[in-house]
Amino acid sequence: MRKLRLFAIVFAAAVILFSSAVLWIGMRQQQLDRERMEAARDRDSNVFYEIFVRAFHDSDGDGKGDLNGIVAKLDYLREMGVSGIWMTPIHPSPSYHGYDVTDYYAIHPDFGTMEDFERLIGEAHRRNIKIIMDLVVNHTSNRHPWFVEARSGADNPKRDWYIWADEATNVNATSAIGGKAWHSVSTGRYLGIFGEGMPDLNLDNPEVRAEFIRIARFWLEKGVDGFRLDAAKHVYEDLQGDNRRPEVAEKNVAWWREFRAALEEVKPDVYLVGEVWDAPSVIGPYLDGAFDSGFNFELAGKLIQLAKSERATDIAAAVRRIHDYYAEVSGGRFIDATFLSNHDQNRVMSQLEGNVDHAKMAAALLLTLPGRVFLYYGEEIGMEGVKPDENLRRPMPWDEVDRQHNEPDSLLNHYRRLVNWRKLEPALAFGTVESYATGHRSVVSYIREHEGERLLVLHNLSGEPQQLALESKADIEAEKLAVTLASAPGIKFERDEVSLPAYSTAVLKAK
Ligand SMILES: [Ca+2]
Ligand SMILES: [Ca+2]
Repeated sequence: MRKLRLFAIVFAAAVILFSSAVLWIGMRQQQLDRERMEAARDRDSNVFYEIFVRAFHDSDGDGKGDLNGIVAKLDYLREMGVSGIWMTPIHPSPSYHGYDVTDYYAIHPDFGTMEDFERLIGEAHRRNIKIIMDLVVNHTSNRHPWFVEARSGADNPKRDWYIWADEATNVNATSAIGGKAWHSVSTGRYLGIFGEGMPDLNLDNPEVRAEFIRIARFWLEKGVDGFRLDAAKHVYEDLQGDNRRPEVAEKNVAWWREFRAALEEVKPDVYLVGEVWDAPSVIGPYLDGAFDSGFNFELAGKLIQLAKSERATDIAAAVRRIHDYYAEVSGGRFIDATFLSNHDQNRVMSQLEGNVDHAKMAAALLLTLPGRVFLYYGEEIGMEGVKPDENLRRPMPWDEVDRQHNEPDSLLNHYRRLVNWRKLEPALAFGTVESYATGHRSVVSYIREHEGERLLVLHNLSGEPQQLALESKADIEAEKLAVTLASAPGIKFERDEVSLPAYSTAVLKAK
């Protein structure tokens, strides 16, 4: 009996000692992770965040998101590791979305004042967060004073700022985006490829070109870091079939080169990302002296499909092919702009039918592949929304953010980890990508390289744990590898064999 009691005491002591040791090691590891993160805090994650301003955060209780609301959430974005913000249009406009501007030099009263704007720029820059604005050059609102003047009569000086039909025009032509291209006012018919409320500007008119350069410089002088250029290919691509006329694309690129050159005179490092909603072969020419980036619409679809199907493909080879082409046309000077969805597309979580595991894998793929990543507000908490457009732009539910903040395995905390990984391992943020085939049907794998540092990234897309042996190839020496970043406990690398729990991501590098 006494022996048994003694045994029990010794056993209990051993259990306490063992668990304190485990706890201590765990705490030590957490502290090391915190120190590692603290040291990397001011690095650039190369992740931007798209804010639909009216829906993001309302600072004054009128139910409309505003600039002071963004200021109030800068620390939230900084904590996530975001290094830049793209704001949808903030100018006066009759619509809720703002893509039909009536004054390019002012702030919409719903969003605040010019002082609020200047404060936002200052507060963002203080946190190493860049700000880019949305600039709509293809068209204005039909209520813009320029158009009000232009429509007043054929001899008005602003008449030629827009595009008017003559006797030779086929006024029944279909616009490049579908729908009617030509619309009537009492003095004639004008081009409006996005509808009658948005008359197309005539960029052949040198006064219009000069005006948009003046507008962009005005905001650069206020401190913005660059622009997202709306409908960039539609400046000249107006009608159905224009995309088959090479001279149309050439005129687009020539205009945007002129625009860039004029902006560089006041801000040599201006960042320009164009909305060229098309294949990489169409985006390529814009990267030759016009834009730094084009949004990679094609990749977005592929990443969502990968996560959804749980079937691995050689995504690295597909990305590499595009990047080799972009490097060739841009002289090596391009930044791929990657994303999962934006304000014009069904939200990722809806495309993934509410599957949080798939949403986590789509994020992990996006944030470990090359490029400047653009997250659409709410993606990090799994907001849902399918068209019509209003449903893609609903108010950010901040109570849900608070809930996920306190849940270690939430989608929000997953996003935070991944964005911050790009600071811890700059090859994830700035490196090139190469294939590393394992032949495993559920595991996507690739190499990222930056300044001589090579990382091996592995994603288990499936709901089953997977084990696989890693081979030495493509300048990867398997026996020298160690796990440097892991999205889940249980990721191990022992004797050439890596263990990946369901829906997990591991980053390995040479010890
Ligand atoms: Ca408000
Ligand atoms: Ca146009």
